[in-house]
Amino acid sequence: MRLAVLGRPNAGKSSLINALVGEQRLIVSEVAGTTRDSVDVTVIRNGKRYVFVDTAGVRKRTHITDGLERFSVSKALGSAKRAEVAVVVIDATGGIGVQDKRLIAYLDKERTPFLVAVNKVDTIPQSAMGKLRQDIQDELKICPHVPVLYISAMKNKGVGKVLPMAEAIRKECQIRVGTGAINRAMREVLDKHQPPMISGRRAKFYYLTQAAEAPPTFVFFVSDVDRVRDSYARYLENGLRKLFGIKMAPVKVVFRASHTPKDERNA
Ligand SMILES: Nc1nc2c(ncn2[C@@H]2O[C@H](COP(=O)(O)OP(=O)(O)OP(=O)(O)O)[C@@H](O)[C@H]2O)c(=O)[nH]1
Ligand SMILES: [Mg+2]
Repeated sequence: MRLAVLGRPNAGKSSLINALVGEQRLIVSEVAGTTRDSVDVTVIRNGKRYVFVDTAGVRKRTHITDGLERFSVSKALGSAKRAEVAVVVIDATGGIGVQDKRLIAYLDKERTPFLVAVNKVDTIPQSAMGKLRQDIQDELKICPHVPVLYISAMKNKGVGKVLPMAEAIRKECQIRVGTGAINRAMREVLDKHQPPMISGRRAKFYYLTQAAEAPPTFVFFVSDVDRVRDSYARYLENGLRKLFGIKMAPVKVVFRASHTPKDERNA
């Protein structure tokens, strides 16, 4: 499994990989910008090969002046695309910042499978943990499926949960459902709440199919793509998630125009 580790400079990305590997393989320092390029670290665990991709800290674009750094940020995002699962490391000391949110929004938009690891919790007093959790949860409202771990790479706390969670996300990404089963299951969801009436008409849903895995991609063939609103798309996505047990992975829902009510032919 290929796992990319991303986050702001100094968040503890290299420290996390060292903790996962159980060795000081990467240089860690309090100077932000230590890792300047993507680095692969390979380990064998329980007979399985893991490649951890350390990346350069992702910073606000306006702050990036030198060419090398601009290059490393785009490489970091590229590494996330090539990985099966990405881990976004957030520094708990500073809380979730604008740049973290941008990175998360980007990964979500790209439908990248990822988890969030809030690092350096050893520096947070127990009394402040509740607020931190609440803040993080609020900021992740745009992608409520993304799981969050609270860890300390330095004290090796919670680090053991990263790989099992990444494996679980990957497994969800590999789900495969047959067209017959998915149409039978979704009929109920579609009938329970019909698409809203827009300008006197509502979109007719003919049939759907799973078009791809990793991430699971579902294509709905509908009479009228323009009459499917975001809220209804979210309702369908949630229906699919519930039916097929996709809790943490991204799901892609696509609507395509069709005039062929295939389900009627099959009926
Ligand atoms: N208290 C505390 N400090 C940590 C933890 N993890 C990392 N650090 C410290 O944070 C600093 C940055 O750690 P790195 O692992 O180099 O961070 P990075 O994200 O790889 O940084 P860049 O490569 O510069 O982007 C170092 O001084 C680490 O010792 C942690 O869990 N707790
Ligand atoms: Mg680093």
